[in-house]
Amino acid sequence: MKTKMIANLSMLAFVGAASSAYAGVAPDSYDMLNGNTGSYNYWDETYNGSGCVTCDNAALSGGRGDLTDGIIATENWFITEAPVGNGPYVGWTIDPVITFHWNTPVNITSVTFHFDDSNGAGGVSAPASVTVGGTSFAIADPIGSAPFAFVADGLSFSGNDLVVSIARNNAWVFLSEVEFNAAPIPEPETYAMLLTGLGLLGFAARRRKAMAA
Ligand SMILES: [Ca+2]
Ligand SMILES: [Ca+2]
Ligand SMILES: [Ca+2]
Repeated sequence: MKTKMIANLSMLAFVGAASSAYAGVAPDSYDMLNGNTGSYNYWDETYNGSGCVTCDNAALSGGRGDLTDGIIATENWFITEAPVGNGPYVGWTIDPVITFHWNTPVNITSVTFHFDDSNGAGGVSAPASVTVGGTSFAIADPIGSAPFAFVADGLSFSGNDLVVSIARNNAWVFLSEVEFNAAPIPEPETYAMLLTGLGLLGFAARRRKAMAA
């Protein structure tokens, strides 16, 4: 009876460690070349780091803006972008390379991209692929023309700086948000809990063996 209770306690330790596993983790900053101008201005107008937010393809660094503000575009660029002022998208006629930075290391397991898919209207289409930390993912053009989310899954990135590149399928690519799912790097207490759990399991097993003998 006692050994069973100890085994259950150690199971609880494992469950406790596992339940804190996955969470969304916003980067502390990202670096990239700004979007550019077409009929309207598809800049990262809310970017708060260094660089010109109203200049086509200007180098931006050390800040955050349209791509991590939690605003996900639900309409096509030609509806939601304005001739002047802030639109939710950043749009490029180059293949953007974006380096996301975290001040403390993270374990990224998936990245979700929110793209426009205008089926070629104004030269805007779903991109051909994304590459995340060296892993490439082909993107199938969704049926219809609504903005869509693409999830780059099955990642096992650990570190502070994650490089993402996007390959266009048409003249333009439009992106409104990038989200990250991360498994936190276990803290020392978690390791201690796991070790305690393992120790108790071993103790329980030895006891069972002793009692059987
Ligand atoms: Ca956004
Ligand atoms: Ca914008
Ligand atoms: Ca489509």
